[in-house]
Amino acid sequence: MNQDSRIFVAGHRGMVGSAIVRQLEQTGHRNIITRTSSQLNLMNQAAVQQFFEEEKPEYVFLAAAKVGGIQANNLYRAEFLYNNLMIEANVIHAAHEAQVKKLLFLGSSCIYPKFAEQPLREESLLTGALEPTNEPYAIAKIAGIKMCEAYWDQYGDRFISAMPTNLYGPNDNYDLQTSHVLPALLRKFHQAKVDDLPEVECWGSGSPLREFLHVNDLAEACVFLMNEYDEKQFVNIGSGTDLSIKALAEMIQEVVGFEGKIVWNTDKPDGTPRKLMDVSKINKLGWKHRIELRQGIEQVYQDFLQLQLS
Ligand code: GFB
Repeated sequence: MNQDSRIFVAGHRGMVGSAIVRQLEQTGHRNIITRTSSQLNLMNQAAVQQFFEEEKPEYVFLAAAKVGGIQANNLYRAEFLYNNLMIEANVIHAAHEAQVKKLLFLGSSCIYPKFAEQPLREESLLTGALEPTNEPYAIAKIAGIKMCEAYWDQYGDRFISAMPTNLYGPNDNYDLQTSHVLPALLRKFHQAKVDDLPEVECWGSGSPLREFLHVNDLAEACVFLMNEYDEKQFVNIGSGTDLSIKALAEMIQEVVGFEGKIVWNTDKPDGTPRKLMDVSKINKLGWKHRIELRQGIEQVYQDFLQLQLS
């Protein structure tokens, strides 16, 4: 990409898309194309085709998706499958027709089998059954990876994919029913502190292990891959270390300064027991995360407090 390349960021209002736009702006890109969902419905094939014909983007970051935490994935199974399949199919095919120079598709660590060997190597894809709570989302994301690979094989399109681990950062979703664990716990602990409550309820047993990456790090990795990486095989993006949900809850509790108790509601699902990415491939390519978890949580809590004030 050069400074004047026409770059379409699909999903620029989401946590990932907005971080990619910030990263592109910081690195001097002047021709970033965005559309809100009311301006362009990515599930509408004709509208997407027309948009690509008219705008002729040269590069595409496909960060648009229906996303959510464990409960949203489990409840809205049809929407997670249908919406994500439609978005991917429309954007990837239209990018092909419009002769886009390069496209980067964003997947998720939930594409790996529930009991895959840890840390999760790229080669483990499709070697076993998926975690049931997010199977529809994972199937849609696997379809997106396979589309990029198939278009690479059949047409020679430079369509690549990146698999981020669990993400957090600015523009996250703080709705307690649909969010991921990190923003949910920040909000719960903050509210409990403000209301002087004796305890906070967390979901599951607290024993699952998760890896977290700040979305600014992810955005840097995506721009890096767009510039430097030209292979069909998708690439994991993560920090390379994980911790238990219990340890995460204690860290957030400390950052927020909540002094009450944590109780675990085991009626809620745990999900995958462990989801740690093997990040040796992207590390060897020359990228490594910069923001450590504790520092990232402190930053995000400050953003959260700002949002509360405004
Ligand atoms: O982040 P999370 O919703 O999704 O949950 P997954 C991670 C773990 O945190 C689970 C526990 O074991 C939850 O039971 N947890 C504890 C909580 N308290 C809470 C809470 O208040 N809210 C939430 N949401 N969780 C998602 C997938 O899996 O990860 C998606 O469903 C996607 O497909 C995403 O891949 C990255 O890490 O389990």
